[in-house]
Amino acid sequence: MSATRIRELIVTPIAFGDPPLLNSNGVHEPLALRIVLQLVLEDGTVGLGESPGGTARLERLHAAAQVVAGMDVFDATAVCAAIDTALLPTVPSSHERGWTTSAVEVACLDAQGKLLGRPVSDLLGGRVRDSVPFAAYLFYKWAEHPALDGRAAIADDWGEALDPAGIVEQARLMQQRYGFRSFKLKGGVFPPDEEIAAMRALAEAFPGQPLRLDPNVAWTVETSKYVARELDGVLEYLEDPTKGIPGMAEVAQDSPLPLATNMCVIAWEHLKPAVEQNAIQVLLTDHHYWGGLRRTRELAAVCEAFGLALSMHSNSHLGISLAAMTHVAAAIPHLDHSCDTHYPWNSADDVIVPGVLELRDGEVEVPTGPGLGVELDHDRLERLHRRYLDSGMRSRDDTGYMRRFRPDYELRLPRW
Ligand code: GKR
Ligand code: MG
Repeated sequence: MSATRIRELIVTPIAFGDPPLLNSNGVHEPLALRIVLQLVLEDGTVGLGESPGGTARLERLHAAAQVVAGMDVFDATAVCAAIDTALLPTVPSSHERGWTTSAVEVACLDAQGKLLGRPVSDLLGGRVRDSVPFAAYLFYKWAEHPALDGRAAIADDWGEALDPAGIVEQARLMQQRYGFRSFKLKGGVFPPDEEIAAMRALAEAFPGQPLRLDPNVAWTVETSKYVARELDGVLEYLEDPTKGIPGMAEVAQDSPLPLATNMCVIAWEHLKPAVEQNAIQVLLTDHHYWGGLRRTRELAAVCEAFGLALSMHSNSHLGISLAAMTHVAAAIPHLDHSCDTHYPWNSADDVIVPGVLELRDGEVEVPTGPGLGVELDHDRLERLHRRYLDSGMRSRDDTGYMRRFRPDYELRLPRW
C-alpha cells in the first residue's frame, strides 16, 4: 500500500461567530458556516482544506470523499477530475463543481507539502514575495446583533458604522489593530450619494491610500456611471457596480475608473465574453471556486495575457483559507492589488493553532512550514462542529435574517 495514497476524506461542517455586517442582500447572521477537510493518507499524513458551508456544498464534499479514497495525493489533477465527473450529472454548473474540487485540491497540496517538507508556495513555483498585502474590509454594521427569540443581543468591539464618520472610525480601528494600508468598503447598503460621501471621507482621512467600493450589483447601469464619475480620482477600482458582463461593459464604456468583479466572471467560460466586451479591467480571483491554487496561478497568467489586473476576493473565512490565499498570492508574480480578507471579523473563532498567521502592517507573512504551514486545533474544531449541530443553521440567509428585524425589507437588485 503506497504511503501517498488517500485513505479517507473527513468532512466537518462548523459554525463560527460573525458580526452584523450589512450588504446589498441584508445582514450577516450571528453565525457563519464553513467546512473543514482533513485528507488522510495511508501513512497518517493529513492535508487540510476549508470550504464555504451550506447543505449543498456539504453533500458534494461527502460525494467527493467517496471518489478520492484510494487515489494518489500527488495525482491532484486526476483527483479533481474524478470529483468533477462524479458531480457532473447532478451539478451542471462548472462554477458550482469548482467549489468542491478546489477545497480538495488545497488539501492535496497541503498533504504533498507535508510529505516533501516544503511550503505550498514552493509547490506553486516558489514565492515571489515573503508577505502578502491585504486590504481592510470595511462594512456598514450595526452595533450588535439585536436580541431575538429569547436570545440576548450579541455585541462586538467594533461598534456601529452607519455613516461616513462611522466608516472612517472603523477604518482607523482596522489600521490600529492590523496596520492595513488599503481599504475596501462593502457598499450597496445606503443610497449611492451616502456611499460616495463615505469614500470621500476615507480619502480625506487616509490620503494616498488605495480605496475601493463594492456594492454587489446594487446599482443600475446609469447609477454605476454616475458613481464612477463622482469617485474619479478617489478609487483605485469600482467593484461589481452592476449585474452581468453586458451591464458591466456598458458602464466600462464611460467609466473613468477600472471596473473589477468577483460576480460576473466566476468560471473559465466567462473570461472570453468579458475580454471581448471589455467588461472588466480587474479580476478578483478566488481559489475556492476557480479550481484550487494551481488553477488560480494559471488564471493569473491568463489575466496577464489579456491585460487584466489581478486582485483577490474573500468571504467570511478562517485560517486554513487565509493560509491558502497567502500561499497562492505569494506565488503570483502579477498581483496588482492587495487581497480582500474577512479575517479580522472572524479570526477570534479560528480552528487553527494560533501563532503562524498574523496580520501585521496590513500583511501576512507567508508560512514557511511544510504544506500550508498551519495546524488544526482539534478541540476548537469539535466545539465549532457542535455549534453547527446545535444551531440548526444549514445555509446563509442574509435577507431572511434582515427580515426578522425589518419585515418590510425587500431584496431588490438593482436597488438604485
Ligand atoms: O461578506 O457580505 C459579505 C460580502 O458581500 C461577500 O459575501 C462577497 O462575496 O466579499 C464579497 C464580495 O467581494 O463580493
Ligand atoms: Mg466583490
